[in-house]
This record gives sequence, structure tokens and C-alpha cells, in this order.
Amino acid sequence: MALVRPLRLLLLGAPGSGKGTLTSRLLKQFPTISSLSSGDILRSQLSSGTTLSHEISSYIKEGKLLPDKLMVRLIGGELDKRNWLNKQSTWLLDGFPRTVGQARSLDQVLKPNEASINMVVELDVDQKVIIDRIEARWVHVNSGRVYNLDYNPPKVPFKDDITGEPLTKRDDDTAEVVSKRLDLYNKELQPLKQFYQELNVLHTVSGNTSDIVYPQLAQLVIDNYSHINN
Ligand code: G5P
Ligand code: MG
Repeated sequence: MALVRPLRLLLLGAPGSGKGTLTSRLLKQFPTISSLSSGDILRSQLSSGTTLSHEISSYIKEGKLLPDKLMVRLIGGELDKRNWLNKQSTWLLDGFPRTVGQARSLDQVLKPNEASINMVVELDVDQKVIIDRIEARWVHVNSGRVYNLDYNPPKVPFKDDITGEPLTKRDDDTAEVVSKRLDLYNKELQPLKQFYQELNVLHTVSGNTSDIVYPQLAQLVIDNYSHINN
């Protein structure tokens, strides 16, 4: 489906709320959207063996957020490299900004280019449901493809559908680390939501399966960016 004006969307949601899963579905339905996941960008740095990669690894393993300054530098650089800092571009961010400090700093970069985020969708999913999902998550690290043994299992057990390479568990998907990540998410959420509420771009969709959440998300995109509003 085509969009009639540029969409710059942030998917805001707890660990395991389905940001990656819903991103894949949106990209299929709206092929002009490009996406960036901050977690995937960080994980892609881990194998480089640099001091930065060790630093990133220790934050992720402990379920802590990386410092705002470092995140803004890394993701800001990535947006620039992709030529996304302009008002014509259409993109989706998964996992960044996730503190109000990151949101403010990003907007300082985007606003002068008339490229501010113009839609934020909060995914509201019950946290008990999330813990079960993460337990059954397996990933293909190189591509960021995500599977779930119950919900979307790979065609061949524990192998990536496209490359056939082995799937792995994320280091930060243990019960102890997931509970820390959920606490941190809950701590940062209110000020972050308030920031985007004041900019009049915040929406919330609720449901305990991605099959319930996705149609609501797609409808928001269609209503705001695929129909011409008079
Ligand atoms: P990430 O990588 O951004 P999180 O914690 O925000 O990690 P995560 O865990 O990647 O988010 P998700 O993308 O929201 O979760 O969820 P998903 O992978 O799509 O779905 C979860 C599982 O549920 C999958 O197995 C999926 O198949 C399944 N599933 C989906 N829908 C359903 C359903 O309807 N039913 C069922 N049964 N299953 C379903 O960040 C990682 C770390 O990087 C650092 C931090 O250390 C962070 O902890 N980091 C940052 N630090 C500072 N600032 C930032 N901006 C940072 N960004 C990343
Ligand atoms: Mg994800």
C-alpha cells in the first residue's frame, strides 16, 4: 500500500511487546517504509572486538540502558548515513528513543530539517504475556529475524528460514535480565510518553497478541498517512 506523505514512526513498547514482529508486518504491507532497530544496530557491533563493543555488550547483558549520549551519537550517525535526516524520508524506529533525554536530543537534530517524528505508537501488552513470549524466542542475529517456538516457529527447528543458519538465544533473554529490562522500561515510559503527547503525535494500541495489535497499528498508518485528510 502506498503512503501519500512521509511517515516518521516510533514504535514504543516494552521488551517482548512485539516491536520487531510488527515492524516486519508493516514493511510487508507498506514497502516504502524503511526501518531501524537500535537493538539490532547494537548487536551488529558486538562481534567487532573493539572497546566500544565490549562496553555495549556489558550493558546489554545486564539489561541496562546504554548512556543517552552514546546512543544519540550511534543512532544519529546511522540516520545520517542512511540519508534519513530530511523531510521527504519515510522511516520507522524500533527501540530508540527510549528515554526522554534521547527523545529531546533526537528532536534537536530532526526539527531543523523539518523531519521530526510525526507518529508514535505505544504497544500496550500485558507483562505476564511478555515473559512467556521471551522464553520461547529464538533469533537469527545477523539478520535480526525473530522466531517464537509457539507463535511463529522456524520451518526447520532452530534454523533460520532464509539462510538455514542456526538460531540462538539472546544473552539478555534470561528471566533475571528480562525482569530488569521491564522495570527500566516502566521507569522511563511516562516522561517519554508525555514528551510525545505534548507534540500531539502519541497513539496507543492494546492487545495480548500481535494478531490483535497489528490491524490497529496498520489502521493508524492508513488513516493518517494513506488517506488525504481535508
Ligand atoms: P532491544 O533489542 O531494543 P527490547 O528489549 O526493546 O530490545 P525486544 O526484546 O527486541 O525489545 P520486541 O522487538 O518488542 O522485543 O519483541 P519481538 O522480538 O517482536 O517479540 C518478542 C517475542 O514474541 C518473539 O519471539 C516473537 O516471535 C513473539 N511474538 C510476537 N507476537 C506474538 C504473539 O502474538 N504471540 C506469541 N505467543 N508470541 C509473539 O534492546 C536490547 C538492549 O539494547 C540496549 C539495551 O541494553 C536493551 O536492553 N538498547 C538501548 N539502550 C539505551 N537506549 C536505547 N535506545 C537502546 N536500544 C537498545
Ligand atoms: Mg526487538
